[in-house]
Amino acid sequence: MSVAFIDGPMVEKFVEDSETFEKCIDERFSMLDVNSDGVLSRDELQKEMNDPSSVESELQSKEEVDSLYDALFEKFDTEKKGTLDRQEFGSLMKEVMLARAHGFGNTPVCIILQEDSLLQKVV
Ligand SMILES: [Ca+2]
Repeated sequence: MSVAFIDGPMVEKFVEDSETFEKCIDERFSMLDVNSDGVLSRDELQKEMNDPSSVESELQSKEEVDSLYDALFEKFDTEKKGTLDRQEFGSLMKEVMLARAHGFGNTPVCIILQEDSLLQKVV
């Protein structure tokens, strides 16, 4: 675990560097897909959100994170299966990261990086 300064443009650049980003999404997807059925259920996705040490909870309140993911799940679970496949998850993470970039703005913020944090790849 380490501490870093990060700002919006850094996150945007990372998301737009699609090769690195896609690789990170692959890693994250396999990590979250606990039962290895190739899709993420709401439970699997929420496991990460409910982890009090996750980056999300450092940056936003639990309610904000919940409603953000609610909205995103609604939007990206295009067939209303209640699960996200790899591609849908990729679109979701991209949106989440860009939303974060927007939240950071141009002023660097200090964040604590967890070992498996996606933001760790940005710095
Ligand atoms: Ca699964």
